[in-house]
Amino acid sequence: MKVEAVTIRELRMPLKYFFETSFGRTESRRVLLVTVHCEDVDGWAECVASDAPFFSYEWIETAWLTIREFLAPAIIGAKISQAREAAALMSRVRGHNMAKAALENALWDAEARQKQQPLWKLLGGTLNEIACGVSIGIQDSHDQLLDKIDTELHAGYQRIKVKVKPGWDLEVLSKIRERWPSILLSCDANSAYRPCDLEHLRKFDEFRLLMIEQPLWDDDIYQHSRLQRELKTSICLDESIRQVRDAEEAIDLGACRIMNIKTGRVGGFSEAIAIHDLCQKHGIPVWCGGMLETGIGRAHNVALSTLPNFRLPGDVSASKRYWAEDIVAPEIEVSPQGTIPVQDVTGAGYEVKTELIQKLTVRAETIR
Ligand code: OSB
Ligand code: MG
Repeated sequence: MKVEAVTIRELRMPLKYFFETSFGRTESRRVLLVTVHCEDVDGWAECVASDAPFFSYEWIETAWLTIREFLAPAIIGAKISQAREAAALMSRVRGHNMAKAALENALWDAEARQKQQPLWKLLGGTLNEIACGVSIGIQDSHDQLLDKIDTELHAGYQRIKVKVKPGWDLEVLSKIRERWPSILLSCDANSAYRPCDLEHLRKFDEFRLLMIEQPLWDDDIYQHSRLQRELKTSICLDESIRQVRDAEEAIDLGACRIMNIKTGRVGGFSEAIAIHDLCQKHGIPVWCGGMLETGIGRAHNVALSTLPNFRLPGDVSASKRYWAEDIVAPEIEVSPQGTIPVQDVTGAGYEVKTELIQKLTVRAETIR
């Protein structure tokens, strides 16, 4: 594959419902799409950088500039036989994993189309159906949250994850457990607590959570390892794991018993696979996180989730939970059993709705 050009494009897409975490509320997404134009095929991917540097230091503007000025030039003109070679070509740029992931994943997409193989098989996937959970944001009231959980359980989702922060935690979890004593339940703090909250965090143990995700600082492993020793509840790391070395450190120190993998956070499919393999070797189950993706990123999450150590339901849910109309056809749908079956079709298993994408685009640039 020779990359001839890269197109970056920004779309504005209102979310059907707001999504709120401990760092703030999102009502609408600025979506950055990347297309790699290779000799005979195009590959598509979504950059999961958000509209503000709150989840990580990356945001839509840094991703746009880093791709335009450094990452696209590093791969344009290069002869690439496999998408996984892209990471090395871009390694001179430090960090900016979400920007890198968009380019690398677009190349995997192109490679799958070129080889007329399903992307999930190219990635090494073996499961032909993935298990789905939902991530439910902080709401305006407890009742509103309980209603949302009820809806998602009726839709079949296998695991409920709620966002927590000081002031929206123990009472909320206790009400959920009261109503649903045995559902698979977890929570995500997005770094809202500190080691001095230990006595407070111990109280989470009584709710029999599958895990508590990222309780402490976004870049921390050591303090999580001290906390994990004190808690019955398993810690799952999200933000802290940016590369396979972080995963090694976390496993070595006992900082978590479960890991969340997001390709954007770790710089692309190849690093995500390496983390998956490492966790598998050490008996650490992984699951696929989400970043409120459109169908383009969502389909890539589905493909990744078919690797064998994705043993827990991921935050990979149906398009219709987020979008009035998704930008791919068919949209991502979840069965009444809370699963997404994958098919033996070429590429990521969808068509890009180019006309709708045109309509939603607020800026586009092609780098040659
Ligand atoms: O921490 O997993 C997270 C969304 C935006 C930023 C961070 C996170 C999330 C989610 C949403 O939890 C998962 C989804 O896409 O549904
Ligand atoms: Mg998280």
